Amino acid sequence: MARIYGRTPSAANNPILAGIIPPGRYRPVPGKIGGVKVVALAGGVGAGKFLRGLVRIVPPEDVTVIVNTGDDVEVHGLHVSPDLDSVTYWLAGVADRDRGWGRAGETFRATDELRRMEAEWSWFGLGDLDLATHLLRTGLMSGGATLSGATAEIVRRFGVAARILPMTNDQVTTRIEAVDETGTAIDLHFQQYWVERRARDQVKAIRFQGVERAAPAPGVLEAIAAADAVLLCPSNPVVSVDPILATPGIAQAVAGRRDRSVGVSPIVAGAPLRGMADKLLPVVGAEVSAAGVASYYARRGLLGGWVIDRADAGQTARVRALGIRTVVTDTVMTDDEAAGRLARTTLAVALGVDT
Ligand code: FO1
Repeated sequence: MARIYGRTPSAANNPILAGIIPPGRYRPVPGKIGGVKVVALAGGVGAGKFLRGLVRIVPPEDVTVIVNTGDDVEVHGLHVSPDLDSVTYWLAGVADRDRGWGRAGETFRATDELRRMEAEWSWFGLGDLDLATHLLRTGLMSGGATLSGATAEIVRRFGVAARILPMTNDQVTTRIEAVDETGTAIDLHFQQYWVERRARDQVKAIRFQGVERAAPAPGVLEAIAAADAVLLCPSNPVVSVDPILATPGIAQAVAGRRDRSVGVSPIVAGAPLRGMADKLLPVVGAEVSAAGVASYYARRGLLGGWVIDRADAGQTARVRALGIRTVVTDTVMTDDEAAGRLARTTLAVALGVDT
């Protein structure tokens, strides 16, 4: 096996030798792998952290991120795209690392005032800096831009070199069917379930409203078809990655690249690091474990490789038994350096080379 890269690319560690990169496409990039086309399927914070690591390993221009838009919501007349914004903010280096969503150094004066005025949906905290993004997006879209077009503009204005694509330009909304504390059936927008009601309801079903009629955004299927590696970020499988996969044509495109498709487990030691995946995985019949999520993807023929945390090393044999290349490493991304090591390992599994 060839080594994936070294600080100084050489004949011994040049991935072109492994037949991974067609000769015409190879570009020497100091300290990075040039010419490998990488597609990442992404949700919010876990993806943001991982992608910061990925662009330390490959040039950002070689990365296409396909982002969940099922969480999108119209608030105060503004089009809010939480996961598109998270990915953009993380890659631009302006994300709030502790809060996980929104911008660093944020203030919430407008939201405070909306709450004082008892505006509907003012429980949803739109930061003052973040509001500028929603205003720009909504303005561009009311002037006729698609979500893809508006996203490309926003990404450019944040100086992000990676390509960030919404999964679709059509409206798809993640709805949570649940039962509240009084036993009443309720049907909530994902943000109502997660932010307003703090995930306290008993979830019965999850649906992606409008997805059957949605088309992948321009460039999505082409990027997957042309990718040397398709990476499933450590995002919530049920409400971040599944809406992307449910968009007609995308799961088939990923399955078509199964051999180069590798995911990072969002479950470490039986729990998600953030979010509510532990409440939602059982609803779709998946076990809340690294092996459980691998099997959830594998049953749709989507995974060639799976990266799990050292805490879950005991599950390696179970994942390998699914016919999946499995690697154990540190997956908790405490900083960009740790994320870079994780991205390098994940990419190596996808390309079939040593790290
Ligand atoms: N998460 C919260 O926990 N509380 C909020 O008030 C909140 C507001 C918000 C506004 C814009 C945005 O882009 C994201 C926001 N989030 C908030 C995060 C969001 O609810 C979810 O974490 C994502 O949708 C899941 O990736």
